[in-house]
Amino acid sequence: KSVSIIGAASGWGAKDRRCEAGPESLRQQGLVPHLRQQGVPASWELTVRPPANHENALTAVQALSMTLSQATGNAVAKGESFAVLGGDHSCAIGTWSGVSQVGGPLGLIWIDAHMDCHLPETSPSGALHGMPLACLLGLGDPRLTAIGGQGPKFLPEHVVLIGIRSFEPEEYLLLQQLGVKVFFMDEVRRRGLKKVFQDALERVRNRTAGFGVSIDLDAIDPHEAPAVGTPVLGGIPKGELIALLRQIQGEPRFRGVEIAEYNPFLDKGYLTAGLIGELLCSLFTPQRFAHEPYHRIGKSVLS
Ligand code: DIR
Ligand code: MN
Ligand code: MN
Ligand code: MN
Repeated sequence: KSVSIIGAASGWGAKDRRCEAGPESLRQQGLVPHLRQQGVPASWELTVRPPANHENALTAVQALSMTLSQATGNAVAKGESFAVLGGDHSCAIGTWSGVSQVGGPLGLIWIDAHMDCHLPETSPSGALHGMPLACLLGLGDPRLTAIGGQGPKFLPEHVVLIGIRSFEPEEYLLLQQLGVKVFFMDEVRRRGLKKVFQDALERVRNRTAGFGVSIDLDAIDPHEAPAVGTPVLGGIPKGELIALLRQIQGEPRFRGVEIAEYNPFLDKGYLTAGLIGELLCSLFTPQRFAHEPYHRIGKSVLS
């Protein structure tokens, strides 16, 4: 199965707009040749950008989301896997609205330090990257919830959050009212990521036609993923996540992944860029390459 890489140069969803440069930076750092070298049949499909002229952040996010939803919808309809590379996490509105248009009900694993479940009325920051999951559950500005068709894109019982350690009470109340399962970072530490991930997979695979994974890089510990706008200490160790994503690899019902919030200006060397390469390899490298050590993208590939 070929892997369609889709850049999502979204920045208007965050206070710091610079993750707009994330996808292009990854491309220039040699991500695609790196993946191919590791046996991943990846190609860069396109990079979706906000329109040059827009009234405000919301209309910018709306326009980008509409284009992005078509791109992910097309990839899945063609039977390809996809990897959306952000960009701030408001790109999730487009990514999953598009995927949910193809086939039956979809499950979603949302890996994040945050819940991203604000409504415009509850958000202290007003930033749209704090709202994408609410939008996908059918709540929020109608211009965003209507993308890819009116209404929720997921049933609450098909969505799980992992790694949460920073949120406002209104967000949690909303998720509780809807019946969405949240695995807080406390539980991840107490029971281990492996057990939590197993529970999560069970939920997203139960009575769904397929499932996807949305990774906000701030879910991972900031020592290992520093290039994010809103770091929160005490995150998921990257090695544990990589080991578990390997289990998904080869799952016929796995549709694709989104990796968001990469701000290349905040990276330390190639630490976070390299991590993105490792996450993608863990999901998409064929089993026969599984013994190969991971290589860091960046200089080594470019020179
Ligand atoms: C914060 C930040 N909760 C907000 N959210 C982030 O602005 O609503 N989500 N960074 O990933
Ligand atoms: Mn986050
Ligand atoms: Mn918040
Ligand atoms: Mn997020």
